[in-house]
Amino acid sequence: MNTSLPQNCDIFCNVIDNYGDIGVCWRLARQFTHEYGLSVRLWVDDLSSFVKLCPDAKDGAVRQFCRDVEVCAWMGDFTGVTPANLVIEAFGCRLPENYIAAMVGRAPIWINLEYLSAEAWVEGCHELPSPHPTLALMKYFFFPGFTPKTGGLILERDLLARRDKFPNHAAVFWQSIGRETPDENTLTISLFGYENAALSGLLAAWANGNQRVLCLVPEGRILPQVIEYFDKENTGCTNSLLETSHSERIDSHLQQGNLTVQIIPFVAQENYDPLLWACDINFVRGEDSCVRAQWAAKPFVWQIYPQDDGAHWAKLDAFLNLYHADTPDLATTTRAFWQAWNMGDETTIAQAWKNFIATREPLRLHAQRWAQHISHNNLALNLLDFCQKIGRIRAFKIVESSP
Ligand code: TRH
Repeated sequence: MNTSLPQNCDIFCNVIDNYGDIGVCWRLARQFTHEYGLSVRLWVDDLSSFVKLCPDAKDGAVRQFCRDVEVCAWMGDFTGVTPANLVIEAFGCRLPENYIAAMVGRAPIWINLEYLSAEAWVEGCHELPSPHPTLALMKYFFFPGFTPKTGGLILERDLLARRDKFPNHAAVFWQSIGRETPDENTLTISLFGYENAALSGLLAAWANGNQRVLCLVPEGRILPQVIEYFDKENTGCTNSLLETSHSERIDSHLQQGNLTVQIIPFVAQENYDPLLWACDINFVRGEDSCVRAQWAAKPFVWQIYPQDDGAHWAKLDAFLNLYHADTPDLATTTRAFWQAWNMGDETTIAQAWKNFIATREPLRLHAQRWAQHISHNNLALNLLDFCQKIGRIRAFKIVESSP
């Protein structure tokens, strides 16, 4: 029985919507390939989402290599596909039946990589086995998380060092979007979010505030509302940007009072981190961008992915409890602002923002401590350690049961 590291890995990704599912899978695939030398095959059922994160990729290609990862369109029959030593089923997507059948006898390590949550129950479920109902196969739950008893977070080996060197290269970033480096009196904000009823109240607070705000908005779901706000304010645009094409919008500047908004392209995944590093405050959403904002070590605002049953509120609360466990003084204003943003509460957002931004400096210092604190729990490393642990247990069982 082999107890060494797996040599190859299949990652299966069913894109539900947005970019979070494929975002996590693509990040992990690259890390396994580049840092641990695994041969990774990434099976994706929606290549158009993947192409947004990796613009070199070709939508429609059945099989292609991107950054040394083999990216395959997940479609049709899997007859003839030999399963890898490590099989990752991301977020409970169901593996193809004949792929599962081909796993029998090969004893791969089969992982269900779960969604990220700071809720306490995660620790109890992390690494739990789940036997297949009819076949001699075992699947294990692997939960990302923030505490040592969870699977940790995806963190590339050189990310924090690159982040720390970023101030030396910040001017290059700003030039790349056609700007001079903003002066220190300008508050820089990145805004990545879903549609939000509180947005116009927040933009108005920025426009009417006494500090200059430069807000960078990547093309995406919140953008039409941003444009609508400026249309309503009638800021001198003769034609609404809503009526323009995608390429015409990019680099557009919108101005109202002390607020400037610049629309920027949705960038390749590797280029999203510098945007977060460049800004003073980051608005993020979903799961993966939220983790990246934490590595950026800047104050951030999380718009959690809303679930129909309201389960996201408990998740948001659990994260805030953990994040501010040692800083109860900052917890109140952060919680109030995050709640107003997540509830889309137009009536409270302006005051909540004012209170939140008044704590900017302690929040920044806290964000730095937090990033350091969580950086010791590395998901890719934990996953590979877990594979070795399962390999040892299996080897022991074989020795024990032999006559
Ligand atoms: O896109 P999301 O809203 O994805 C969501 C969540 O992951 C949620 O948990 C899941 O259940 C749901 O999808 C189905 O948010 P998320 O997770 O932050 O993913 C966005 C990805 O896009 C992330 O990898 C960062 C990347 N990104 C870029 O690559 N370039 C960009 O310009 C921007 C703004 C983001």
